[in-house]
Amino acid sequence: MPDTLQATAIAEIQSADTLEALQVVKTKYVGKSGLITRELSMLGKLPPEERKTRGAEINVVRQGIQAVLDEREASLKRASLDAKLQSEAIDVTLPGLPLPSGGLHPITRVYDDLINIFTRLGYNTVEGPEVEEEHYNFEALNIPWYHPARELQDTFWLADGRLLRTHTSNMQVRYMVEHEPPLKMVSRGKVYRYEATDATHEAMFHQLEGLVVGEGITMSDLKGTIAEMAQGLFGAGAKVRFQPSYYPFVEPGADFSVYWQNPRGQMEGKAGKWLELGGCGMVHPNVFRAVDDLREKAGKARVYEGKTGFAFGLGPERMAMLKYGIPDIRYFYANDPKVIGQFRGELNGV
Ligand code: YSA
Repeated sequence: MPDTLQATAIAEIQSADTLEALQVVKTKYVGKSGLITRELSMLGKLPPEERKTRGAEINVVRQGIQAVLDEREASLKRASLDAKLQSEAIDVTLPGLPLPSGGLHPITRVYDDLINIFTRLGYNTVEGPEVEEEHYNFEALNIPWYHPARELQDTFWLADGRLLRTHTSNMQVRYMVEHEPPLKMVSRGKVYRYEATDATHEAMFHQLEGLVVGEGITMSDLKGTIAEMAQGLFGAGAKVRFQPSYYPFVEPGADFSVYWQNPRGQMEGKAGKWLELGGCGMVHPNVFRAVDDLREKAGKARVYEGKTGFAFGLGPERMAMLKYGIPDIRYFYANDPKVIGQFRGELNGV
């Protein structure tokens, strides 16, 4: 019996392929009510002279089974640990999962470029109120209430008589009231006009205003500055054109355009086009006078009499449309991720 029992037990142990299955075999043979224990309990029924030899035989069988059990248990535990390590292993050579990243809005990009250019040229950057008093937006800029130029900038009026500024030119006045010449400043921000929207017009858009005041400032300083800006934005070969225009707060006044050739068009041999970016001119003496009046009211010295200066104002939306080939201004504010998402990484173009 012991030989058969041992052989059967060993065969069952070897074919147990999980720790749970092995536990069942263990209980069957060496557990409290197992077959070996039963054999031992039957020793008492044997004649005394046989008991010792039989007992020794059974013990050898039990030890043999136990040794194979221990070995099998160790090997199954090793295999289970290996499988666990394998399944939980991290492959550090796998590429990481890309995190969705944001990006700068194209208008912010154009603004940043503009501010960098003007900071390099020594301009101070300021921001001012979007809710403005009529005086700073119109009167002090030589646009009295009866002036037809008011109709060019349809205004959102507030119930308290203030307005949403129609241009950033209000900052010319505010800056001069606070600062004495010589000065160079740029101011960026939102402006609002009560206008129907189309591919190039929005009711809310942005502007960048520039102002330089000192002694002997001339129109050629203005032209050189606008050319420097255009080349900084569109490359060394950018061409600028000035055409006479009317703004009540400058004399003479002009509009400036940049000759734009988009890179794909250039490859296809297509001609570029002139794109109007903004207005500019030499600061009107009436503006200096109005600023001195405001300064006087605030207890400050009149310092603008006899000074000269130039100013300009432009729309970054039109620049961004030009620079990034965006055909409709409304894309900027429609919050369509398919459009804005294209501005995550580096941009093509100039
Ligand atoms: C002129 C002379 C100066 O000495 C200083 C500033 C100026 C600019 C003046 N304040 C002004 O607002 N002129 S503007 O009405 O022609 O607008 C300037 C630029 O803003 C335009 O060239 C255009 O680029 C942009 N713009 C105007 N209306 C817009 C607009 N962009 C989007 N939507 C609109 N509705």
